[in-house]
Amino acid sequence: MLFKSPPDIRPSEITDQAVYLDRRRFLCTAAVTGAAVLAAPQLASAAVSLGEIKPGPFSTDEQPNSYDDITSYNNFYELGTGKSDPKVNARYLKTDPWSVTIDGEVSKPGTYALEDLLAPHAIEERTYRLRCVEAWSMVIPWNGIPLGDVLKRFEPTSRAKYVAFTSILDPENLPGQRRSVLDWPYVEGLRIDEAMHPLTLLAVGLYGEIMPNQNGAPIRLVVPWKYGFKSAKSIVRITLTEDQPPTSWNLSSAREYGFYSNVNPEVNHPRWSQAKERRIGEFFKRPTLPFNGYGDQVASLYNGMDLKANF
Ligand SMILES: Nc1nc2c(c(=O)[nH]1)N[C@H]1C(S)=C(S)[C@@H](COP(=O)(O)O)O[C@H]1N2
Ligand SMILES: [Mo]
Repeated sequence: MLFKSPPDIRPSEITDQAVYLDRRRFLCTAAVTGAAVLAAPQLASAAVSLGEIKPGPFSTDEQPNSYDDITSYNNFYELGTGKSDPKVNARYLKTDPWSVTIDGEVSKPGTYALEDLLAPHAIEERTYRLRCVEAWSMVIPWNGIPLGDVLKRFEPTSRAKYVAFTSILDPENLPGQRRSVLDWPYVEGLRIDEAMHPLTLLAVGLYGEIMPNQNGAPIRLVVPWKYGFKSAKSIVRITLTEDQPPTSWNLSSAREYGFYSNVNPEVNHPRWSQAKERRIGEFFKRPTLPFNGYGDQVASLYNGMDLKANF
């Protein structure tokens, strides 16, 4: 599918969107037809085009949430702490131009304009479950590239044991960063094998459109077997490190949020159960699966580890 986004054309006005939705069998679903096709998505940036999107591995065939659900119920504290704040405040996130620095334990560090970072890679479509630590979940058709493929270009050294992610710092524009709800900028981290795992995605779009601001434009992490907060949004720096990097939620409350944060129905948050979750748009709760249902792919990363101690 060819996708271009000149600033004056809304992606939803282009036939590709209808083709895309048709391919996803979405047009058959009465409830979604109006909302998903007619909704006017907020364009994040004209600097990036997704180009041809190829089907990727690991997609769930569960029904994706609607475009409207995915873009109006968000956690993005830089744009406010309420679930509807990120959409309302989306315009305060300035994404054009955007560059990403990759440094630390790599042989070839550098700062790249987003277009150049993406250029060598084919954008894939991957429909993943996202399970928030707050016990809600969604199914999201992401467009992105495996993080591992990007990291390899920068040639990690043998001392690279972890990967640290830093989100945008722009308190002049981002209303949430003028309050100290978290230590800004938002930081996250993965162990190197988690970062290199083929499931781990750098996402630049969803539903075939460039990433809406409220979902972490223009580039965000997606780690589907971990609680949503591991998936840092609006990334400006990726640093390979020898030591385990600090992470925002762990810094704010270490007893509630560990470094690993793998989805685990058997390890409750100190203030609530993690055994069940509510899929946004559904009424009844469903059981939460170990590793958010991705255990076949990732459980072996944690062989021999006590996942109750390393929560
Ligand atoms: N920079 C940044 N990244 C972030 C957050 C945030 O507040 N700031 N929230 C996290 C949380 S708690 C979740 S559940 C997911 C939500 O992603 P979504 O809004 O695209 O569903 O983003 C994560 N990434
Ligand atoms: Mo979350």
